[in-house]
Amino acid sequence: MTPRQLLHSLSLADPSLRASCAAVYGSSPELLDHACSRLWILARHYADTFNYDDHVVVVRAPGRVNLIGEHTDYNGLPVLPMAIPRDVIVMASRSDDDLVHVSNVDPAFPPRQFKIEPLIPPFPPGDWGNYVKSAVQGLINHWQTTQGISGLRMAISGNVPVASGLSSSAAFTIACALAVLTVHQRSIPPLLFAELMAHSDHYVGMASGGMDQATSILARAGACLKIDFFPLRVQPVSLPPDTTVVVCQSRVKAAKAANAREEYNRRVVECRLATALLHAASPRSDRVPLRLSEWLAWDCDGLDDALARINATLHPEPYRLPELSRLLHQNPETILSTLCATPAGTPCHEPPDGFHLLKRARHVISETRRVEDAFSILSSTPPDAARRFGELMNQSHVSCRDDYHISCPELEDLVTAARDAGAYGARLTGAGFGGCTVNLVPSPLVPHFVDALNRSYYVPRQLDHLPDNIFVFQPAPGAGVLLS
Ligand code: NG1
Repeated sequence: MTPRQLLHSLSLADPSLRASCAAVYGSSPELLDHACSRLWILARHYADTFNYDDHVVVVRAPGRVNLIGEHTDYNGLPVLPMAIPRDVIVMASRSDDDLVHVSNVDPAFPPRQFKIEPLIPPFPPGDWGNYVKSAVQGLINHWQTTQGISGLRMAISGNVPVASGLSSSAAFTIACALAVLTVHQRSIPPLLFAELMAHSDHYVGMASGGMDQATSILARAGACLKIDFFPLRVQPVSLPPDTTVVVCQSRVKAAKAANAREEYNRRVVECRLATALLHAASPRSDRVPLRLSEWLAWDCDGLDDALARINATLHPEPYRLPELSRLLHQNPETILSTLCATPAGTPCHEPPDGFHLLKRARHVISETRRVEDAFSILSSTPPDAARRFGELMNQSHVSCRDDYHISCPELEDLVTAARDAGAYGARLTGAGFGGCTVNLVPSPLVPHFVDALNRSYYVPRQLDHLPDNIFVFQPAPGAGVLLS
């Protein structure tokens, strides 16, 4: 199909096109009209930027919201997210050069262009084009060659709020990678594709786990997913009956390209240091664990034993390099350049307040227990499933705040307002430091809940005029091809 033909079909409200959109966005006329108008804008943008008569494909990849299991993924431990009906759509075709030409319908993201080569040099840090580069680089790494990869023209439209903990970056990278695959008529099995893309954020200097990419690729409509790592596996499960997921933006930006990245990477390092100390204190296995999941599997008898060891081994005071050096029998420089190295290879320096190891490890292991409990509640659906699941969400929030130190006053206010308005459970979601809260709300209460949150949080801060403060989400399907 060409952009010209697509525009024509859209103008005729072509039923087969609307059916393709309904399969993804739902069949309400309002949602369908919205999806079709996004496609219209994208096709016009593509045609005006590149050509009306290219043969194009259209692919999409969703953002996600994590219901429970925060900061567990990079420790190799499980999470329980769902995909959201907000996504990144890419319209793409081959170009006859070796360049990737990218144009975003949102003028905040100016056009970018780069050459396909074995090692694609990044744009300056923080440039949005690096997310496109990371997708292409991920595929080149997988194929170990650039042969057979032609240039591309891509027009992009995204509606996942950025820097909100809803994984706009994974949606972006995966949609771009899927566009490259689809244009070249190639495919990668979904689990492998998710694993491959899990490393994509390393290109932009993040040390994130694989939750976002796995959810965006493997999600199922109407279900949330329990995701386990190493090896990656997913188990879809339904939300408690008569409940709805409502997500509220704090409007505090959790910008991964800036301040939040340092805080995030610091926690990755703290978990690695805790793993090393816990293993050094009582090694049961000859194998040296690199992440808490391995320590749990090799050195512990289950989660209770792990928690007991953490409390017995690690002290509450922050750790400093000289002490770490003594306990790990390594000099401080080695610790900095190995355990403390960021994915880009630069050392993460000792934070002024030292490394908080007891609290970080305690959060990760107790959060793992909550994910396992949440999954068993959702799988067995006892009559009080919603209340029990909500209670686990509330406990997760406390642990994120008090042990992981990733909350902020605005998130606290939102969580309190949500509980006052009748949520079964309310917690910060994503990396924290701003972004969103996720709430499990009795379905009949949703209109009241939205109204109450608006009055108690957004109106007093004069934020109520902004679009997209509160989202009512049904679990969406994972990434796929809309038109080819
Ligand atoms: P957000 O803040 O939603 O982007 C980040 C990580 C996840 C996970 C969560 C914390 C990125 C891109 N993603 O999510 O992998 O570690 O924090 O649970 O950094």
